[in-house]
Amino acid sequence: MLTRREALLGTAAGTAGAVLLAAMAATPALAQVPAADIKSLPRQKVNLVAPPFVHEHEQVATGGPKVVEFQLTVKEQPVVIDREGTTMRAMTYNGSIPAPMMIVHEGDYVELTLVNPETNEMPHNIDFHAATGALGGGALTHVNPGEQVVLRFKATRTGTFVYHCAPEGMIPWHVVSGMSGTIMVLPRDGLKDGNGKQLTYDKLFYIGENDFYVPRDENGKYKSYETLGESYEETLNVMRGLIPTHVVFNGKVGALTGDNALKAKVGDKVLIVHSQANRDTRPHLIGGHGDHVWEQGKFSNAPAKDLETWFIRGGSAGAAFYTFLQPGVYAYVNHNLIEAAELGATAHIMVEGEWNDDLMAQVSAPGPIRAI
Ligand SMILES: [Cu+2]
Repeated sequence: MLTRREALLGTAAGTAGAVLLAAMAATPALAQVPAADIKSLPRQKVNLVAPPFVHEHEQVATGGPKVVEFQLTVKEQPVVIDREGTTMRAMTYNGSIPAPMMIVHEGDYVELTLVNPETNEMPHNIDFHAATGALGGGALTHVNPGEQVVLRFKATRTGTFVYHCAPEGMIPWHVVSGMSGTIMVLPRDGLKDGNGKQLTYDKLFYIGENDFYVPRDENGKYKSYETLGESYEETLNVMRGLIPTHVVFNGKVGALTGDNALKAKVGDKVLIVHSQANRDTRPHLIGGHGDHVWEQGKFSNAPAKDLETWFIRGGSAGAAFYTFLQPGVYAYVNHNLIEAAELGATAHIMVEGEWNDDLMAQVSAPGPIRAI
C-alpha cells in the first residue's frame, strides 16, 4: 500500500517533475569539480541566526577566499501566522520563515549541509539563485527523511539572492509553505555607491516576505491540519486561485510591529534586505527613502539612488541602504497597501534621536478653521 508521501511523490512525478527530471539527467557529476585547490583554502564554520538578524560578518573581507560552512535542518511544523491564531502546516529551514540569511564574499565557496530528519514527511532540497548549474543545486541536494547531503558552490556573483526548496512537482507548495531564505554575496571590498564611495552599514535588517494560502472551512474559518499530507490538496486549490490569504513579513502578521519593532538611531546607516521567493512586491519606507537601492542584488551594478518605492521581483531579494535622519516610528510596508494593512505586510522601525525642525515641523497644531 502506498503511504501518503509516496502518493504525493507519484502525483508529482507525472507533472512538472518530468521536466525537472529531464534537466537533472543533463547535470554533471559533483566529482568533476577539481577539489585539490579548494582543500587548501581556510574554512570557516558559521552558525546561522534567525531573521530579522544575521550572523556576524565582515563587510570588507580580510584575506583571500575561503570555504564557508553552513548547516540547514528542515523542520516541518505547525506555525501560527496571524493574531487570530491561524495555524499553517509549515515547511522551514531551521524553523524560521524566512530561512536564515547566509553572508559570504565573492570568490568564497559555500558549503552547505542540508539535513532532513527522519521525523519529517517530505523530501526536500535547495535551489540557490546565487549558484551556477544543476538547478541551483536542487538536482544534487534531494534528501528524503532520514538523509543529509553536502553541497558546495562557488559564490561568483555579488548581490542578494533567494534560495528555496524545489522538490520535483511540489516546488510552489514547499516555497509558499515557508521554505525560502536569502544569501548575500558581498564584494570583497564591500559595498560602493556607484561612484567608488564606500558604503558601510551600521545595521542590517533581513525582511522576508511570504504569501500564504490557507484553506477555509464551510463557515469561512481558516482550517488547520494534522499533517502536511492532509493539507496538500486543499492548499493547492487555494494556491491555484493566486489570491493569498496572508502576505506577511517574517512569517507572521505582526512579527515586526509593536513590541517586535526593529530599532535604530538617527544617523544609523541601515541595509534592509528584502526577499520574496514567489511573488512581486514593492517595499516602501513611510517617511524615509531608499538612498541607494540594489533592486535585484547585483552589487557590481551601481545602485539606484533616492527611490521612494522599489521593486522586488518574485524570486529575488533586493537591498536598500538608508541613513535615518528623523526619530519616530517608521512603517516599512509592501506598498500594495491592501497587502500591507489587511494581509500583514508591515514592519515598524523605531528610531531614537533628535528631531530636525529644518526637515519637518508642524507650523501650527490642528485647531478650528480660521478666516484666511
Ligand atoms: Cu521542501
